[in-house]
Order: sequence, then C-alpha cells, then structure tokens
Amino acid sequence: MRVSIGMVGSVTSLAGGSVTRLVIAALFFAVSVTAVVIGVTGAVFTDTQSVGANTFTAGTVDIAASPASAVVSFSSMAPGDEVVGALTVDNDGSLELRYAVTSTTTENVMAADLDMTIKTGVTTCTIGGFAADGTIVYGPDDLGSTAGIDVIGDPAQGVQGGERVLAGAGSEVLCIRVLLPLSIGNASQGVTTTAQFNFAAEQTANN
Ligand SMILES: [Ca+2]
Repeated sequence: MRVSIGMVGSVTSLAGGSVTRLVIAALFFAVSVTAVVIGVTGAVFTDTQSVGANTFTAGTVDIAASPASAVVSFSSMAPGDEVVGALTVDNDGSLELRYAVTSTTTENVMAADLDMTIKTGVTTCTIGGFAADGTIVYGPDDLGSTAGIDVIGDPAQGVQGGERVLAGAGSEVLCIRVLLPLSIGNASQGVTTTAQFNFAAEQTANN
C-alpha cells in the first residue's frame, strides 16, 4: 500500500501514455508485494506436543536395629548361665537391602569362652522358647573379638554367604542367645567383655 501511493504521487506531472503505463506498473507492483506478503504469512496448519514429567527419584538404603543397645547382657555370670534377647532389624529405606553383622568385643578371652547363637523365625524369643523352633544363622560360636568377626555374612560389597535380605520397609527378628558353657576354665573369672554388633547394609539391585 505504501509503495502504491508513492508511485501514484510521482507520476502526476507526466504525459497521458506514460502515466497509464506507470499506473499499470505501480498496480502490478502493489499486487506483487501483496502476494509476497500473503506467501510469508501463509495459513498452514501446525501443532506441537510436549512430553513432560520425566522425573527420577533415587531410592534409599536405611537399616535400623531395636533395641539400639544391650539386647543381651548378664552381670555376675556363672558357667552354665545364658541370656536370650530379641533384636528387630528394620529396613527403613525404600530399596531392598542385604545386611551383614560383625561383632567387636572389648577383650578376647571371655569373648571366646562365651557361645553366641543367632536364630531367625523363633516364635517366642526367650530361654524357654529359643530351642523350640527357628533357623540358626550363626553359631554356636564366639561372641566376637577385638578385631571383629563376621557373625552374619560379610560387610564387603557384594553377595557373601549368610547375608540376610530385607525388602523395602521389611523387617525381621534375630533371636540371640549367649551362653557361658560349663566346660570353660578359670580364664574368664572376673572378666568383663562388651560386644558391639555392627550392621552393614547394601542395596541388592545391580549388586
Ligand atoms: Ca556383602
């Protein structure tokens, strides 16, 4: 439109034939420009589609044990005495895990004299109920050592024998019996040993 006005204004002083040709040329030019403009803004159908919500959340490995201390203790123990305690192991994470347990003691003499046995699946985790059922997962063997012994599995990464598997949010009860056998000598008389059970959990997926 701007181009057409300019051309008409420029031809007002020219003779008739030339004016006619120029007007025709100007109109042709204006039509051409209009055609070009229509071509640029052509009304073709289009569409777009977004695929969102591609979200990733990492799972968790989180093991807990209850009670957190003194699941089995005994003061003034005499040969032949025993104690039984229940320890609940919880998978507080979202991923399936496998766990291992090591036992580290404050000394080695009484720790070796003491016999520890650990079972799963004991219906009634008491001295009376310990022998009735369940499956042995450790012992009877030493309570532990100052260097630490593998009681269940192996905390090293990967699958080792005896390790326990817990599904996400799963749990199980370990029934622990510790006995000071009648057969021991005097080496442990008056000795105190304290054991710490260390749980190590790892993901089972891709491992
Ligand atoms: Ca392992």
